Amino acid sequence: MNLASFFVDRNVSEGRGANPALITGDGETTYAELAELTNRIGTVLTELGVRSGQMVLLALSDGVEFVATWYAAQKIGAVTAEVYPFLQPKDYAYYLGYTEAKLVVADAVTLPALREAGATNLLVRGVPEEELRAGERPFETLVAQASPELEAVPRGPDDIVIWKFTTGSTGSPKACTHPISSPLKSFELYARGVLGLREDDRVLAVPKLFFGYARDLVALFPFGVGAAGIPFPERSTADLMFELIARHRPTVLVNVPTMMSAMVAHPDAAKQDLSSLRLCTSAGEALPSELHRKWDSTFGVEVVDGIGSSEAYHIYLSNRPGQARRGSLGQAVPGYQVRVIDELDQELPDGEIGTLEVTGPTIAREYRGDAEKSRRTFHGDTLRSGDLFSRDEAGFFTHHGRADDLLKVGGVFVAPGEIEDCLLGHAEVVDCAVVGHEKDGLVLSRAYVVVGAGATVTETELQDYAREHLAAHKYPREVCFVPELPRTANGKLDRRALRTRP
Ligand code: 3SK
Repeated sequence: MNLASFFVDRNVSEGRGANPALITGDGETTYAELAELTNRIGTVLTELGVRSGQMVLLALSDGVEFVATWYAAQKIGAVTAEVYPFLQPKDYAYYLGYTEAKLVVADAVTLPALREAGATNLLVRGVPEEELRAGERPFETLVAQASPELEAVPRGPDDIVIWKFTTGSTGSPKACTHPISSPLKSFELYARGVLGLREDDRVLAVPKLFFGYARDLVALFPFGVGAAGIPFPERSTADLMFELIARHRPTVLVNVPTMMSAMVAHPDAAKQDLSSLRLCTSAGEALPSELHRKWDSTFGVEVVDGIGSSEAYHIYLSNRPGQARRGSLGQAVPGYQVRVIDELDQELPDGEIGTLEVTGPTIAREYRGDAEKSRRTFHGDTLRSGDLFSRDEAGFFTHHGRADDLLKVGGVFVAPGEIEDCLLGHAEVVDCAVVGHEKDGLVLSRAYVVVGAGATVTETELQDYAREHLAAHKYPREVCFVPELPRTANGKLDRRALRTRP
């Protein structure tokens, strides 16, 4: 089996070669064109000495070349990992050391920082040949000269072909290692089974392709049904998303709560035409029910909220189109068994909060290079997620934060998510996060709050609002007004950065 054969070449051999695979600002790239570019790049990678089982690290901006390079590496049997294209040299140095990549594929955006990080073996796109240094090869020239014919190197069921990095918001990013079956099963169970992706879909994602949630939903899963993805190189903003939706008329928007909040709060939100969208996914972090309500009333585009992880490869709990429940992350994706358990591994009755355990066919083999953490997290095809959940009698799961985010305030456990959801219900609050803050040896709950333009709400008013809507002991002991919350590159709240604030 080979992922390039399944997701790209099969479309050509089954007669969809002339259909669009990718839609960008430069026009459409058909499946036949993508297959040929993939073959040419794969030939170059082979000529540069990359062999089956070796790592190709993609440090590329999103676009056709990102996708073709990813499939090229897969086609020659290599292992792929991707990094955010706007990193600092010290971050690239970490990834270079950790992955021991045989080759890094870079571009004009990533090259300066990669050089500073000491990268030595690079294939570089978009930089004039005369500016390249020793060990840096010109992508365009080599690809133009390369053969468009390439045989796929088959990979076995136990071969690792994908490293998916964790977000690193609780330590250095670690790679979750996956065999070929993880994307194939996830495509079948989630993309087809839950989202019902179909040939006329056009998928646009807010996160960049280095984040597996977006990469799979733009450049793998649509290809499984002959549909098209819409990659773009710029950083995502609400303005840009509106512009891309107007220009490319996507049918599916792959979203994260932060961007949903920015889109809803945009001064021209009500004027936007989102009628091309048949659904919007939300993942990366739980979608507060208040934000979900604002989205529904502003845009009227159905949100399919779910949760996935690099550890589980993709989404394992999700709402279903037509049956979404606000405030819930939905039911188990068919093919996964999901349990809420206590510290003794016993399944808890419906309604009680415990940690989530997920069993399914896409669980990673390990965290590369961290045997201890792997032992704590992976048990065969079962994953201890570290997320707190409760389940109702209809099998819908509600997220209560991460077990390690729980606060013990005055001796009582408090889930930050519950306070955040409450504060978001206040008309002037746009975004907020609650973390523990130590004062005189005691943990206090501190809310970081972003308010809308012209807001006048005070700390005391927000505390009173929380007291009215929550059990009294849960009100935030401190409220700090901030212009924005820190986020990781894939849009998740960076709680570690907030916890370390004085
Ligand atoms: O949220 C995540 O971390 C994630 C990772 C991989 C695939 C999908 C998702 C939602």
